[in-house]
Amino acid sequence: TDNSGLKLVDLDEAGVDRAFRADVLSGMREAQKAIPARWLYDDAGSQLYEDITQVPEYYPARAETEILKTRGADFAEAIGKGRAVVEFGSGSSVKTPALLSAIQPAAYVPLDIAGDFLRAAAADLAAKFPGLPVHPVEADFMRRVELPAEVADLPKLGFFPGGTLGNMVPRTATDLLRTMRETLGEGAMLLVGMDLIKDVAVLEAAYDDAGRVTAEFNLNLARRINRELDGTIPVDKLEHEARWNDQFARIEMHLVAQDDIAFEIAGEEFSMRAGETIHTENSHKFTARSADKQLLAGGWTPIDRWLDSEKRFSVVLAEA
Ligand code: AVJ
Repeated sequence: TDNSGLKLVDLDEAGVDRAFRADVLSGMREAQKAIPARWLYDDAGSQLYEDITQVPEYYPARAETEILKTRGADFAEAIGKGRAVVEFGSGSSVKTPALLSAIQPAAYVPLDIAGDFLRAAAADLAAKFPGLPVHPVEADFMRRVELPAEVADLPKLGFFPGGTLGNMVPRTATDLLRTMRETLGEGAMLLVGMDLIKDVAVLEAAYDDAGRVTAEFNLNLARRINRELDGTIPVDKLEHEARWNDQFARIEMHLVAQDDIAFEIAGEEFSMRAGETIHTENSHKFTARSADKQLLAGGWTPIDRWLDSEKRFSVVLAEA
């Protein structure tokens, strides 16, 4: 740790690149083309997601921030002081100050796959909380993460805001929750944001804003493939779509071909018929009961839950 309180943990960028290529190629070979949503978040995508949180139709970020800002006293009482807060997929860490001020942790470990973004955000946060040790780790949180030695002996609070758990199908969410338990160790707690089922028009508008920020976020994935995997996808022939899948209680994002198109990715040829889609994201929505069931399946016992004033979003506290 230097005097900024920042310590950088080295990671394997080549490994991230290989995983991206493997996920894209195998997903594009499927009958229903699909690419895991985590690849939406390169530096450009992470920035676009931050922009989404500002659009009027996108309520989840505002609703969750309201909960985090107004429930500080509840968090302090339920969580206590002196834990190391480990934030999974920290992005720009915008929601973190409210939590850190409330519970006075012993250290903060932001964990994210987008390295440049992570380091900038960690530096900002360290400046806001002088004296708080900040240890950013550039890593894929879907795998078990070796936490910095400095926090080894502290009890952990996993912090997973933003409803990112909802990006996973239930079985994958269960695996991730179990992996988090292993990463966080004995006596850990978890504070997780989970969006709630509501009117379909409200849900679809949140994922297809009139200002087209979400459309750009989705299309950025095709641009990223072109940039990083020698792709020739005609991005102007793809259109963003958000649809509610009632059977699985989730919003799906797709990139819809506007024409018959053919292109290459990493030397491999692909084609799409007009109307065919690449499925790029799921955002599962919960009831209080389905949220509890998901956490229990992942080895966490829910002990508290808070909703925003319009009851659109929930933040759940669970213990290992
Ligand atoms: C970052 C997972 C919370 O699912 O609401 C926002 C991502 N996708 N608009 C979500 C997203 C399109 C977002 N999370």
